[in-house]
Amino acid sequence: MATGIAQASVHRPQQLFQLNDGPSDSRGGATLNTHGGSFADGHYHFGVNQGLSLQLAQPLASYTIDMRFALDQTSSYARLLDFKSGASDRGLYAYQDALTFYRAGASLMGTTALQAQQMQRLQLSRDDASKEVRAYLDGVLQFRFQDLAGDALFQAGAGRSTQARFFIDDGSTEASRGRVDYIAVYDRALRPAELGDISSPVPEPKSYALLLAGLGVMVFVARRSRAR
Ligand SMILES: [Ca+2]
Repeated sequence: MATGIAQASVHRPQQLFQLNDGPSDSRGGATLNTHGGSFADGHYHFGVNQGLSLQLAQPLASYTIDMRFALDQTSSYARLLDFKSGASDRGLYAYQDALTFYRAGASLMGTTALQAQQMQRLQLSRDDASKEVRAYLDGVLQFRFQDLAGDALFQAGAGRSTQARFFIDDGSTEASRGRVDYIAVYDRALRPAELGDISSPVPEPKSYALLLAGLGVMVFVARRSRAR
């Protein structure tokens, strides 16, 4: 099972913000900046536009963001992710109780209900080689698109430093109160098979065993197909 263990460790995020009693990275990297919210009950609680931001050393073009959150309202535009340090209206929102990417060309909307005050899991990946962006809600693919315009590329707006911003809009009204349980950041687009199969960014012993078992099957199948 050496292969399986090596594969499993690849799932580990580069940064993991548990948000239990502070904004620090349990992997030892840069700390999140808070914007007026507070920590309680293992979550970061935020008011309108009081989310979190992460300073980036350089533009982030290939990544996966994994987070569990709940917003007080999901029917009118409420910002989830801002990729341009507050310089653009484009980005990922809750809107009409769905995950919505407001972008160049037609906006994209998910099919799974995004429910107010309900903890739900978002996974967003972008691969810079293919430019493919994928959005998952509770493990279900909501939409995918080829991001030729770079709308999902984390890159500074003019005169700004490069940041990933969470729950903070470029304007004053398109945001909601809410809370976030954790944020995990990977430095690559996880493959579709990797996205749905872990119940949390730090696998519980049970899911870890299932993951290893699953990889064992994959290794077994791979060996079988090579043997033919
Ligand atoms: Ca906006």
